[in-house]
Amino acid sequence: TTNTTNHVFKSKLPDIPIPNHLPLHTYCFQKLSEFSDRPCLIVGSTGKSYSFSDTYLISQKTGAGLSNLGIKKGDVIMILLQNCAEFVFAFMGASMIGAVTTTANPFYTAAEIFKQFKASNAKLIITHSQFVDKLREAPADGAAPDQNNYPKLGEHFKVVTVDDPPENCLHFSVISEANETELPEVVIDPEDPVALPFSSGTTGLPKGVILTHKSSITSVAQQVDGENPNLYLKEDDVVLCVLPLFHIYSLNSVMLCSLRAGAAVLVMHKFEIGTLLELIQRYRVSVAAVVPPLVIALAKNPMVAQFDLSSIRVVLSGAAPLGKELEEALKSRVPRAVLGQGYGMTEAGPVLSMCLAFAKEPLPSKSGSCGTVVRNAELKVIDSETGCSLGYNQPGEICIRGSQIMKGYLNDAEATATTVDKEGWLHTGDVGYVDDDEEVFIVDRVKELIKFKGFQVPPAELESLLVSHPSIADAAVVPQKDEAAGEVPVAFVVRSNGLQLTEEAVKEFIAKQVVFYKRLHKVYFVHAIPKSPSGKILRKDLRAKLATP
Ligand code: AYL
Repeated sequence: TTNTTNHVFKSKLPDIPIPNHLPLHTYCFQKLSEFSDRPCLIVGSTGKSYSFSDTYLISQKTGAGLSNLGIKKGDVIMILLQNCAEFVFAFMGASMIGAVTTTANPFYTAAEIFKQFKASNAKLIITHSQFVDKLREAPADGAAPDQNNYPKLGEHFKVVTVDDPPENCLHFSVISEANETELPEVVIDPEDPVALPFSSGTTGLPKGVILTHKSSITSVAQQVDGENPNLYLKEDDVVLCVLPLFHIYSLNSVMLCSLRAGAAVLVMHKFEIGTLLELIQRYRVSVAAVVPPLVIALAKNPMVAQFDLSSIRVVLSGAAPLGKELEEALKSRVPRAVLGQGYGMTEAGPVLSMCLAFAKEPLPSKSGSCGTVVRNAELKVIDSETGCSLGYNQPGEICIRGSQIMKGYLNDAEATATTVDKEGWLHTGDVGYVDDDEEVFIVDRVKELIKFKGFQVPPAELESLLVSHPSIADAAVVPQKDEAAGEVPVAFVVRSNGLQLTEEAVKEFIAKQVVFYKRLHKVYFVHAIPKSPSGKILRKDLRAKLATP
């Protein structure tokens, strides 16, 4: 018999030296002189283009401007933006002064924004004027507004808008036109945080994920550095940035990777299929980072036939499972492109594995695979019962170790300890296996997380809202398979008094408190929620109920 108790999987690419002692902005702009006049950011809506030297200079100015507003090393700013060039300037500028960026979805409700704002102790919000009204609102959850708990715009925090500033707000030019020579000199330790995305991880509510300069550099280097980079980006590449930059996928694999590699980023404010196709054709997009619902659009929308997509050489899909049929359907639309997946998790820094057919010297990759573990990292698959690591082709929980993973959750040592063990292994809550060719396949998810079009829907968040309703005694939220979204959240609800409470009322109650993708698609009224002796919801049983009507 073979000893598989300590099986660790590595990349087929050799480990490389990674300069992760640098600050992230220094690393990203390290090769600036090689391509300073090349386009760095192209804004789809206006056609405006910023070269690498423009981007570097405006980021420095923005850093100085943030500093002038009182932002210091270690302070947190919140970027609440749809994709735009200012997102990049603000993130890189903050990095230059040792500040930390927490990114949030601008379509969040006031309650969702302020939960993250307070948890991250942010000092300033950068947003679009259309979202400012929300930042003046009292909590939308019906709870009595607690003035002490609810910070006031202008008084407790500053708001900067990238367009015409409403009352008490500042225009972005106030920071981006500051004098770059006033950029304060800060000493940055590789272990200092630079980004603070929020994720619910394997269980519970959203938590701040501490990504350091070192972890972010490591992750980017694992993708685009080395003589044979895993994700080969060239200076003449145009990388599509339609996925939201507030999510770590686009922030890391599109923005940071392109900056480092010298590729241009085509920034799209929002997804609209006609505009997307038009821009791909006009700017000859060569690398498209997508999520499965976008693959559906590209594979099935009849408009696609009217556009020239021949410039696309790479399609990277990630953030949710991509069905084989869908992959095949897209292949027929972009026959010359290499289609493959990346597998990531916010806490993992984020990339665990990436398709080796994207490499400079490409290796074959199978349909359905999530690629091979990134270089300079270790991956293992463990048996959930015994914790023993498994060999080839045996499914179990995927764990990852390396300098790219998060430092921990913000102010949550307990959640950190249950996610990253003493030996430094991060437990993903994903079930998968590694095949004979070192390719990773994800087959299931054992964690609570629901993914709607790649967006996180934490069941615990919806459950706590549900049980705050006076007529709900208990509730559980689980994923239901959905063709368009991958998964949608559905609720099992125990009514506390009589039968008056309707499905519509429950849906409505949730819908007004959460961003669109967390809305309940179905409510099943039950007499009790199945639980383990320790009180944990038996989510598997509920998911099984959905599978067998
Ligand atoms: P989070 N296939 C199946 N499931 C996936 C995949 C994939 N390719 N990628 C992510 N997931 C699921 O934190 C999985 O359950 O990060 C994982 O634990 O929002 C969870 O989504 C994590 O969700 C890339 C490619 C980043 C992907 C990402 C994913 C970031 C999503 C960079 O290059």
